[in-house]
Amino acid sequence: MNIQEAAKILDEAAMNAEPVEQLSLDTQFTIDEAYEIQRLSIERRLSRGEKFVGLKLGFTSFAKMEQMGVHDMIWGRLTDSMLHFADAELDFNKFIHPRAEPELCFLVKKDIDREIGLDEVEDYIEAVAPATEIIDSRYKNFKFSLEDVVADNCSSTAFVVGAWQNINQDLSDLHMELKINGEVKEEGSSKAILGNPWLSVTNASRLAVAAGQVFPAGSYLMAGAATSAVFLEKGQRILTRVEQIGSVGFDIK
Ligand code: 0L1
Ligand code: MG
Repeated sequence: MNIQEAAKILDEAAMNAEPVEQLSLDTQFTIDEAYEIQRLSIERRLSRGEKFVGLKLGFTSFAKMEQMGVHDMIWGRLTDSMLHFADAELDFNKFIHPRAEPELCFLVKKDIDREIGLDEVEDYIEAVAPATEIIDSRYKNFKFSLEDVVADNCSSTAFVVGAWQNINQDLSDLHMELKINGEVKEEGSSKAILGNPWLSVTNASRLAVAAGQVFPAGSYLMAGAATSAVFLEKGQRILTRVEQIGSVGFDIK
């Protein structure tokens, strides 16, 4: 299997909501090749008319790394077909085995085209919002190697963003929870996002820009999960609440 074929397999699996075998069971490939498969699978979406809208970081919390048995941070690309706003209704049938995780989302103010430091993030970020990421691995049983999940665009499938808030506040230790049908299923602190969610911005700039992916003004950065992810079912109302920042909810129909 070449990388073009691998990109096609993953793109079609996402489009048809049909899981596939892990690519690594058939062919060994490097992490650089995995990012190239990811880029090509997103190219296929863009060629169908989708627009690039931003980036996500994954494996940013120790809970998440433990859940998945890996130790590296990873990043993926977001398109407009994945983007939703408060009170969206998402169609369960478009997913394979979706899971939700509570996150923060940053809005980029100025093109990030080089690695930036913590002392610069406020020049590059306009606002922050409560957000939920829905991940949906294209692999059977949500099982993958690090290379597999990177090729699969880090399981990105949808994200729901709430109201933008001013960044002039301390984001380092905010209580975050994920509620399903009114019941808290996961809770933690924004500290679980790399010890400080602002580090998602610096790390995204380091990783993505080195790989040639600029993130322009107006794009979104999903900072990573504060807790483990929770499986979703049809008919649920999902709400992420972040202390001081606010809440964002959506429904799975
Ligand atoms: O934190 C993340 O968003 C990681 C997503 C990739 C791994 C997974 O599917 O859980
Ligand atoms: Mg995530």
